[in-house]
Parts: sequence; structure tokens; C-alpha cells
Amino acid sequence: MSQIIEYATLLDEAAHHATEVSQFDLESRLSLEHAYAIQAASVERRIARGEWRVGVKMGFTSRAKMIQMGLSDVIWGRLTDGMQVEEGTAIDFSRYVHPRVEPEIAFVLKRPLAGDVTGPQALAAVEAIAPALEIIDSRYKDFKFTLPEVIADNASSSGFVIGPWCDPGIDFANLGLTVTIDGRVVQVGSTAALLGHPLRSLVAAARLSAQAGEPLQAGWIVMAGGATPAEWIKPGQHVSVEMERLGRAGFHVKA
Ligand code: OOG
Ligand code: MG
Repeated sequence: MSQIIEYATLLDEAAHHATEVSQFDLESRLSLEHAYAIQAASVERRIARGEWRVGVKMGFTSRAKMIQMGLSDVIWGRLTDGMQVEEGTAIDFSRYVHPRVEPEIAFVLKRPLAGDVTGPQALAAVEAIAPALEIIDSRYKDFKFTLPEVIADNASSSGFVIGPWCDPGIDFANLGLTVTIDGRVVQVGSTAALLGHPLRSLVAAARLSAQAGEPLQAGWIVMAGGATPAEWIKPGQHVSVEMERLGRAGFHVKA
């Protein structure tokens, strides 16, 4: 127990002050259960500072991300309002350790969704879908971690940017997308990269959140996971994702 609090404090302080920490579980001795307990305790510290829970993010739901980070298990993290970056605004680079960005699709729910649900059941709970960007920022030195370590670090959650909310009746199984940094296309992909269909990521989120005793709530956002490898971001840049049929979402990094 004391070790859970100790690591939760270490990681939360690092996220809060944008400092890096050394890996503490190089041999993956920490169980996944303990890793999620550390994550929960670290997010509790954010809640105690006045942030509130707004949803869930999924990780390693595409092969591109699994290959980039060398891990192959789907993970999840907790989103708070403090992580949301308003579309079109500028972030302060000094609030991050070594941020990266990746294109995702976001869901917002109109009703709770819990347990083992089917794709159609998951879709029926969706109020809207949106093109989105996730700003990930591992607190570990050199952005390197083991599976339990990244889970403990709230799956590198740091920021998320949501574009226009769209009708979930649009077929979003395989929408082309591009990530542009300063006018240069740096990644090209498709929403199909997410477990073959982004809805599968929502189905997994419903199961995993319920298992953790925190079922998905009406009004919650679910970020489905990066569809391409993540890109480093630097001060002064403008970053955007353009998604077929759904539109775009972007942000600036202050110089
Ligand atoms: C871990 C978080 C993974 C995704 O979309 O796959 C993730 C990381 O890559 O640092 O957010
Ligand atoms: Mg992500």
C-alpha cells in the first residue's frame, strides 16, 4: 500500500511540475493490478486539487502504437477536465516534459456503458464522435517504460484536443486521416487502424472501466487510441488532424 502511494505521488508530482522520473520497475515486477492502483491514486491527487473526471483514454489499440512503443497489450487511463486543451488554442510547452501528439477519434456518451457490450450496443450509447488529438507526455526519462510503468503513469495522459462533434451515424470504420505540423503532412492513416474498427476500442473501454469499478458514464469522453505513431512537438508549432468526413482539430504550441 505505502509503495502504491509512494509511486502515485512521484508520478503525480512529475506530471504536475513537468519533470521527469527514472524508471522504477525495469524488470516488470509490478503486477498490472498494482500498476492500475498507482494510476488511480495519482489521479485521486488531481481530483483533490479540484480537477474532475471526464472520461477514459485507450492505449495501444493500433499496431502502429504497439510497434512504436514496443508493447502489445491494450491499456487505459483516466481523463480529467484539466487535461482538455480547447481546440484552436495554444499550449505552454513548459507545462510538458517531452510531449508527443497522435491522431485519435473521440466518443462522447449519452448514456452509461458498462461490462461486456456488443458493437451495436456501444454505438447506441454514443452521443457524438469527433476528430481528436492526444498530447501524450510520459513522465519517464527518454519516454521509455515497461507495461506496468506506463499504466502507473496514467498511460502517458497529458492533454487532449477535440474537434467538431459529429453524428455517430456516419460510418467511421475506415476514415482517412492526416496529421499536419506547420503545413507539412507528417502522418497518414485511417480510423480502421484502431482494432479494425474504433468501436472495438469503446467496447474494450466499457469492459475495462466496469472491471475497475468505474463504469463509463453519460457525458464521458472516450479517446479511442492513436491511429498512427506519435510525433514529437516543439515550441512554435501548429499541429492539426484532418479526418475524412469529420473535419479537423488543432492547436498551437507557444513559442
Ligand atoms: C502510452 C499511451 C498510448 C495510445 O493512444 O496508444 C496511447 C504512450 O504511448 O506513451 O495513448
Ligand atoms: Mg493516445
